[in-house]
Amino acid sequence: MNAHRNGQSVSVILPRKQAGYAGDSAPANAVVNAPRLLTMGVLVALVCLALSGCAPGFYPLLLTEPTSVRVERVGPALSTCEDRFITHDLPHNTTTADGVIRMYEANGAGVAINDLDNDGDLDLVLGNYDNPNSIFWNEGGLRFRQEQMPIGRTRAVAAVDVDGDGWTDLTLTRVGGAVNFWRNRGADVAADAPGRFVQEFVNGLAKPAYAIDWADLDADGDLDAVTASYDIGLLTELGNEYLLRGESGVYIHWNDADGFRAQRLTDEAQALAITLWDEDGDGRGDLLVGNDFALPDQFWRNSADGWQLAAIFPETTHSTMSFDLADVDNSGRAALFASDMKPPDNNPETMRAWAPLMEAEHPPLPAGDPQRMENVLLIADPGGNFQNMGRDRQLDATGWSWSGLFGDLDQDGQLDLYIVNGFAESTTFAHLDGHELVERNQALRNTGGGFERMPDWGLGSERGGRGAAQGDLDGDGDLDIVVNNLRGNAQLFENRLCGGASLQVELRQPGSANPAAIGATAFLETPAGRLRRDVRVTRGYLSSDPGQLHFGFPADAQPRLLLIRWPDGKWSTVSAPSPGQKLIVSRTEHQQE
Ligand SMILES: [Ca+2]
Ligand SMILES: [Ca+2]
Ligand SMILES: [Ca+2]
Ligand SMILES: [Ca+2]
Repeated sequence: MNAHRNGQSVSVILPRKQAGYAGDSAPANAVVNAPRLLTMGVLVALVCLALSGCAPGFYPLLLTEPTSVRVERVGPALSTCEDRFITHDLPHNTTTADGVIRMYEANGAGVAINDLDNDGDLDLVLGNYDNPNSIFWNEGGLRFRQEQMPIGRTRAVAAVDVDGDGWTDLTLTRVGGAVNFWRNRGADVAADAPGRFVQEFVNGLAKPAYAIDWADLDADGDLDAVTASYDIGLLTELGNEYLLRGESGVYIHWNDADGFRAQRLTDEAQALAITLWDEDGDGRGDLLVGNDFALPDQFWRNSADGWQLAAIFPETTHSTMSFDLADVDNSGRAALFASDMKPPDNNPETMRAWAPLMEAEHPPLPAGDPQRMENVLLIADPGGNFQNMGRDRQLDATGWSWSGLFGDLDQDGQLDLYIVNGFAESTTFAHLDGHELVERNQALRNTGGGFERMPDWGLGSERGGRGAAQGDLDGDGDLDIVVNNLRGNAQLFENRLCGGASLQVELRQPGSANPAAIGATAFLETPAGRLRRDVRVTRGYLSSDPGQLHFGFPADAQPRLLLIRWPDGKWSTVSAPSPGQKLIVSRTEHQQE
């Protein structure tokens, strides 16, 4: 295991016999006859055992049978409180050779947060153009040791354990290129030695890719990839040669014994974002591809009959820039946020800056086209029907928006949203200083009924943010933020907001092909509500998440129960977890038998 801190305790939680959980709503003899129904009933009974007089709730996920876990408890560490974030510059500047931004160079690069050397601290990887990518090794206390990778020209940075050896690898998408796989050499390289990552060819992972995400899509235990191209960028970078290749579009890359097998879903994409999640809760991960320009976003349902295109959203973004999924109203279901471009206010100065885009001739969209040029928040009702609540919740207009990320920044039990924005390009914004549309990043606090702007949080940087990621970088329990800016140093925003408490959960499946439990979901029962978090690789724009789940809640809302749904549908619980801690919850069985 990877935690080596003092003050950590370990306990092993074994599953009780299923019948032991059965209450009136779930007779024990139903175990054999109706396992699916029973497990729901078992769960409600279990939760009602833990709570006094709870109302029957619902978990919109298939649960099969309990499985035992080992729990390590880390922390809590002391945190500093001064009601705002503190900005730290990182010596990484994503830029071009001459500093002039032309065409799709404007789109910038991503950032990944993950524990890359298994020392318990979260490290950073930032993509770049003409300069090398950077790795920032976390040495504790927000001190980082920078290492330059022998590669730049990068778009997406996805940190994920592709080969399932327990060490996080890197998959990078490139400007005009294919996916690059950088294998983590694991224990073969000394802790502080450079060159932990070595580039290797992966058979079959060879399609033009801009956006990428990873999940186990065929439920065989290993991680499959989805990639999508950004065709207009390829045309700009490769010229007519691009036309000869005929390999753009959206691909599933099935993880097979001898490499990856590509399955093409469509031959056209302008994809800036991909997200994978089990939208209908049937245990199979579904796919959403977000397209720039007028090409509509596309949703494929992963069904027993293969991938089926479906129109599930009444409204979508037009120039989709990023996706994030989160349970914003603590309903138990994931809502989808997609970012787009819309002036953040109607001030004359703002409208003057935006004039070229607002006055551009756009051919009218066909009747019934669901696309809108604004951010959308798609929330499903209990029947699974989505509604766009973006305008209603006051988060439709946040400027030229790139990464939008949910996280409970102030730890009150409601997921807040942080959006980075701005644009720079030598022709579109030739009328502005430095050809740059300068905008303040937007921190939006979830009030329950809406989102309010929080200029006092200290997150309103005016640099050109593109990729962004969140994680607890100083180990004090709250979410810090890293932004990969275009033509400006990257920034680390240290969370020093006051109030609230947290529980962080790291899920492990040692010995399986998916040790980081990508695709798992956890629910935390608290007096302030039932909180849901999901383990995913890609979040926001071109960036990836540490997979360390962060639950915030009011300081007096002692959590009662943590329920984990593992990627294979088995489940585990941890009772009365202590606030402030990080729990490392590991399955004690091998997932693959
Ligand atoms: Ca690995
Ligand atoms: Ca698989
Ligand atoms: Ca909050
Ligand atoms: Ca922190």
